[in-house]
Amino acid sequence: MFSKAIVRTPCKAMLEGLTEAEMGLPDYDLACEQHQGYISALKECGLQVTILPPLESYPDSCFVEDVALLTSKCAILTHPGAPSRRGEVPHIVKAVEQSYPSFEHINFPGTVEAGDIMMVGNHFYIGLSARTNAQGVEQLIDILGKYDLTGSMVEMSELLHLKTGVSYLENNNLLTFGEMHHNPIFNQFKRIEIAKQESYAANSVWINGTILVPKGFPNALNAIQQLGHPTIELPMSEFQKLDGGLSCLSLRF
Ligand code: CIR
Repeated sequence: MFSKAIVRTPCKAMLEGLTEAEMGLPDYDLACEQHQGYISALKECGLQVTILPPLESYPDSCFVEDVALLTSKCAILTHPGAPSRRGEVPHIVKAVEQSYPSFEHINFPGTVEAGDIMMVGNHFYIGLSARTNAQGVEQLIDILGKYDLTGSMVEMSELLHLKTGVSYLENNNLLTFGEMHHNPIFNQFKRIEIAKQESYAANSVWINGTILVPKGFPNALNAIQQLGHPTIELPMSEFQKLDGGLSCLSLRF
């Protein structure tokens, strides 16, 4: 169960955020409205939400998930693979140190973005992506080991982040898209395969028994609802334009 979340209000500079989506520029006002809806959903799931102010120097800074991994036993500050995102890391420290007495760090030449990390109990699957490199994965697994946590590397070639294509919905249920449908590392899970035209919904988020699902993906929603959990649908169009999914907008711990 999670009790807290940290989010950061989108900045106006989000229009210059990194993206390969080719879906046009986000509408800033609509993004803020969608962000408000996201915060309300986190609160509905019982989380106490810390809302950080916009950081105009960092266009992608609303995607707070990528700069830290917050586990039940330790907090790890990442070293993002995207150079334009590295400066976001020190800005998360103040919010995180209220809950964690000290931090671990991923250090250059290792790179990690926590959108590449999927938690399954005490185990962490870590995607080897354009943003997270092998040194970063090794450092992370070593750090986790110090806290009796484990990690394993997931090879991938098509997705931006691991969780762009796979989400753990508890009770052994895994949402998968594309190259994650058949990756043998996930063989022990019951996979729910999301079709290409609804791939964005492969990033859905389990929070305390409720599942947040992006709005507009009816087949994915139906498949997720078959699991019997309550769902909350959230419009996310303006973040999708920046390759950002539901999980990236918060740190949940
Ligand atoms: C980026 O490319 O870094 C941002 N535009 C999107 C980050 C999305 N984060 C995530 O999936 N964890």
